[in-house]
Amino acid sequence: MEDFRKPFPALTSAQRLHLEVYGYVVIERTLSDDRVTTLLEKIYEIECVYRETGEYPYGIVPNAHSRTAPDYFRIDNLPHVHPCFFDYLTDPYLVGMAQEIVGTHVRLLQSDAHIIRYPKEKMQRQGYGFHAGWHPESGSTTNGLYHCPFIKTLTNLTDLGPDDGGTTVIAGSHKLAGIDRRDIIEAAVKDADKLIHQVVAPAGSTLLFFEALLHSGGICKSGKTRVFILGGYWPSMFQPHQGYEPNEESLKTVPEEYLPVLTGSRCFQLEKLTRELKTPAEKYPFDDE
Ligand SMILES: O=C(O)CCC(=O)C(=O)O
Ligand SMILES: [Fe+2]
Repeated sequence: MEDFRKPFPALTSAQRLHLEVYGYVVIERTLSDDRVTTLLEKIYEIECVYRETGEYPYGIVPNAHSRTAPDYFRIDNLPHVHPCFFDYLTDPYLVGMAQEIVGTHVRLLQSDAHIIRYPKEKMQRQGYGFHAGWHPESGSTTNGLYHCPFIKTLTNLTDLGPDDGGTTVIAGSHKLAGIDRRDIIEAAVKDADKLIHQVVAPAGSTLLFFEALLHSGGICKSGKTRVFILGGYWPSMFQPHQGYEPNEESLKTVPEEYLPVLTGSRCFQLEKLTRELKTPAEKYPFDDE
């Protein structure tokens, strides 16, 4: 079956260990400055057209998750909207990471881009909103390494300092099966400095995390606007999330090797893609390309 080439393993053993212990890892500067600029410009352009006309450009169809509030703009289902989104969501390195930690071939289930400019006061009032999209007990372990079917690659397109509201996580909560989430959150906020980790990273860095990890947008104290884009991936026989169905028209023009990750066309023809902790990362970009 045609499928584009991705590095395997994509993560170094240190990155994989970080993920194993904390449930997340931040890979700095996965995107070049040029790609960050292009994505940012496109997302702001879409917002600007929407604010001026009340219509979305590029045939964007909002879904139940999309937002147009003045302080929170979110667009969804992006692969067909512009090549810069397609390139992000099918990036061999990022999809390589996704399939490595799912443990098999993946498909895209959701994709979204966010502009968050909540005023400081609203942020402080709202506080954290910890949630998880999967249950720790439904993960599995191979070669001693945890795998979770639902994972995300979330890339910040603006620099994130400690006061800029980067994504926060309750470190290690991806494995806390059998404990009520509310109890974990209540305990974690009591010693937030140690138990709650926050992404601080230059623009173009990717937070890779298991959806079983309790996570939340951070509390932005600086008042700086935060822009990010993300892909959610899970095994190829699963369905897309509602409202993220692939755009049938654009699939006709997409090179065939991208169909498996966009549509799940590989379905049950999966291979187990598991590594050992000590396995070195495959070099990427590939030498022969
Ligand atoms: O960084 C954030 O605002 C949190 C994003 C989030 O909850 C998610 O991507 O599932
Ligand atoms: Fe989330």
